[in-house]
Amino acid sequence: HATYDVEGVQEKWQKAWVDLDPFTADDDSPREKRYALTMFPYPSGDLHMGHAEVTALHDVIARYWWQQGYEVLNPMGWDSFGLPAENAAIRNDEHPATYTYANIETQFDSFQKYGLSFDWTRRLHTSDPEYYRWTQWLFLKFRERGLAYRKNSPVNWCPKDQTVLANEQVVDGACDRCGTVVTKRELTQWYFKVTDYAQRLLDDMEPLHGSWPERVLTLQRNWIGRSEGAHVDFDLHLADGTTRTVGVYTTRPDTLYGATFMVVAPDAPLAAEIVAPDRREQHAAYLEEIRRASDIDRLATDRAKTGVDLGVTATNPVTGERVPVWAADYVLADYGTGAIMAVPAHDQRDLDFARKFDLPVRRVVDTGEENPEETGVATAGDGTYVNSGGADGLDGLSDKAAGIARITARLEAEGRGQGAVNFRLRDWLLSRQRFWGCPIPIIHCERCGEVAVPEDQLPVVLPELKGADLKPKGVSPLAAAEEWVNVDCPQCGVPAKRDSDTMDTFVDSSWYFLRYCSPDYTDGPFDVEAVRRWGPVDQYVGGVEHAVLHLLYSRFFTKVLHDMGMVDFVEPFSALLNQGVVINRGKKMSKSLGNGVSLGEQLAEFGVDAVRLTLVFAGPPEDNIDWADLSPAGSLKFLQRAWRLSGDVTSPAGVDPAEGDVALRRITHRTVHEAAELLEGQRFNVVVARVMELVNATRKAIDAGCGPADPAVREAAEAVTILLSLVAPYVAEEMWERLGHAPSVARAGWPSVDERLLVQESVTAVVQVQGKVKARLEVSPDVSEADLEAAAMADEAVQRALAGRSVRKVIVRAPKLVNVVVGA
Ligand code: ANZ
Ligand code: ZN
Repeated sequence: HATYDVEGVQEKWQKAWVDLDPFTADDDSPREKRYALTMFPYPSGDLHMGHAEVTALHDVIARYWWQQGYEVLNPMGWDSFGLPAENAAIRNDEHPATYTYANIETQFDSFQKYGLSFDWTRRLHTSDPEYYRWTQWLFLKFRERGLAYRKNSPVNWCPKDQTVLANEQVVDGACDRCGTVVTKRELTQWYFKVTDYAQRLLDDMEPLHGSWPERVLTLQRNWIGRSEGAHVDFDLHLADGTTRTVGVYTTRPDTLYGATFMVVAPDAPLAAEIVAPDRREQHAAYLEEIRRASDIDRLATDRAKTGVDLGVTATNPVTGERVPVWAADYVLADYGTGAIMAVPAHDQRDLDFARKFDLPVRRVVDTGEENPEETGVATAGDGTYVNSGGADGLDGLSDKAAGIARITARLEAEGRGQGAVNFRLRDWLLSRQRFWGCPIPIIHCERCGEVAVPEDQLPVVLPELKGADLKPKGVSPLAAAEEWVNVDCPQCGVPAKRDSDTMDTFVDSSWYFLRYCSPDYTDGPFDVEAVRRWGPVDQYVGGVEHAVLHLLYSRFFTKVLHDMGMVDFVEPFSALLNQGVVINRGKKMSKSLGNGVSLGEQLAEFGVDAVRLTLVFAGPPEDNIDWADLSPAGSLKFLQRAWRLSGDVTSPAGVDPAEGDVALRRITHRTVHEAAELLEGQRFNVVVARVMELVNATRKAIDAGCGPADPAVREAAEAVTILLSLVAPYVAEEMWERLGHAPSVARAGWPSVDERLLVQESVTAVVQVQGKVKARLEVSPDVSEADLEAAAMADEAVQRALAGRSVRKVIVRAPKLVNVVVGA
């Protein structure tokens, strides 16, 4: 068998594509637009199997759109600020830019060799001053709108990376980058006010059902964590004889009669303000003890309960009882009001606490289960209210919604509370004490306070390393770059200091998809018209690890920009695909397991096309791929088979296929038709299977059917080539040329489908009555026995032949024969 030279074909087309330039998106094209986006990488190291998979899948979509006649924007760039570069710089004692831009070039070369249809004219790097100038500009605009602010608060602190982390970057209590247990620290930090957009972030997800993975929507919904309940006011009686009103947030105001104590977060300012003098020392000691615990630990139901009695009482607003007030770390300072009413009978954490510290438990909802006071198991379900203020209260009622409504109305009427909505979502902490990030464009002046760097002085460019030591020490290395940090106040001119923190890299990636629409624009972050032309992203492809971080932040940015009148949509990504993970022998690839598969080696051995085909063919795109189950060698064999077709065709290019072999033509047209449907449904692996079938059918037609000169063979080979161009672009280009066409096959256009060839072929079924032929029916070759029998019995000629006689038996041999036997 003849085979093609994989390496040679790659080199040849790699060069040719530079001039052919098939994928530069034309802003002025009259065609309908499509925006295909894949998450841009961090420039750490070279590309790996994960990149190979996601980009291969993504490329199928982009190339399909081109073939369908859309003008496709498919850009790529680098998320090039961040810790990996900074850590490498510390290791190698060099500037982070050195590492970053060297890796970018390596990855760029690899992407190019991998044959992806990116529009490289729009390439961007978030660490370029031309880019981060606009990140700074956006920060200032957000600040003008009251959406960026500074506050002092306890923050998540990674002791290893020596930097603060957003809540989203703390996974199971550990830093999501290095795995170190996260602790708390008090710091003055910058925040974005995402909470202002909580309800809209929730509401705007509605239309995304069906085009975003349900799993991601659920994660976002839970992250936003909307709950309904009430704020209830409790009067606190302090040790000095004064009274102070404190609100609690509860989702169960209907259990208020069972609130037998109150708990405040030990680290909330309130605790220090109300604690009785003789408990102060105990409280301080307790604060020290809990400092290291993460929020997740603190909220865990199975954690041993600890706490301190603050020596203060509160009045339960419906029972009038005096109840004790404790501080305990299972209540978080920055959620709700940082104080709760404890209802031990119906909340497990409250019950555990009550049992540990011997506090009263009062059941107020009878669920038919045993009394929590005896079992130690809180009952959270529905039931009938008891011990709840008699008939004037809730006693006897057995409808939770009605109970909540009644007690809330009463609290409102008495001015002791009101219905409330609460969100778990926190504001986005964006300051980082790191060097390799976007500088925060603020100057701190002793006289004027926080002063924005004037727009015409942007970007605030990172300094050379002079004086800056990158080793993490808990303050930003920028603070030590004296020449950089010391400036005159732009407002009053006295000596002042630049803000020395940099922004979380998630800020950089929250708007990059807009920048691609006009990457060289100098009058703003993007040209509003260009975004109107290309936005929103029609298909976003990337990992599910970004379900709450990047995707939530990008959605937030888009909404703010919408409110600023800069974009006319509210959701940035109309559809989202989360690809699966490439694993090996059942396990995640890792150094320690020694099961890593080197992309470079696979490409060298089997070629780009075979590796891409293998990844696409492996299964549904959202499923994990086990490399051990796959056969890139088999993929290459198939590609060779396909390629041979292009050499066997002997009819000339442009020949009219209408006269060609109908059987083969039917297969070709059905394959093209189905492929389009499958591609729309993102069932790429099935498309590959269909192409394989078409290759087999064409081979059969050449060797044992109509022969290589039949125009239907050319038609089939051309369809194979165009379909293959989505997955295996190099060999497809080569085949297209061998078939006598000018390149590039990438823009050849989707093969047109003749509807008449899609109609199922029919066969003739004979219907006999008592062995005599009475009718002939045209039926589908795969008609069922039941359908064939029904059609036969409904036939007029058959009915006439039966003439009212009773039918004894019907013998059906689908699709060819029906024999009706009549009774005596
Ligand atoms: C009384 C009660 C009785 C509660 C009951 C629950 C069940 P979500 O849905 O998450 O909003 N809570 C309020 N603030 C808190 C804080 N800062 N730290 C820890 N827990 C806090 O939950 C709201 C519920 O979580 C509130 O309703 C409160 O406990 C608790 F049978 O109040 B509940
Ligand atoms: Zn000043």
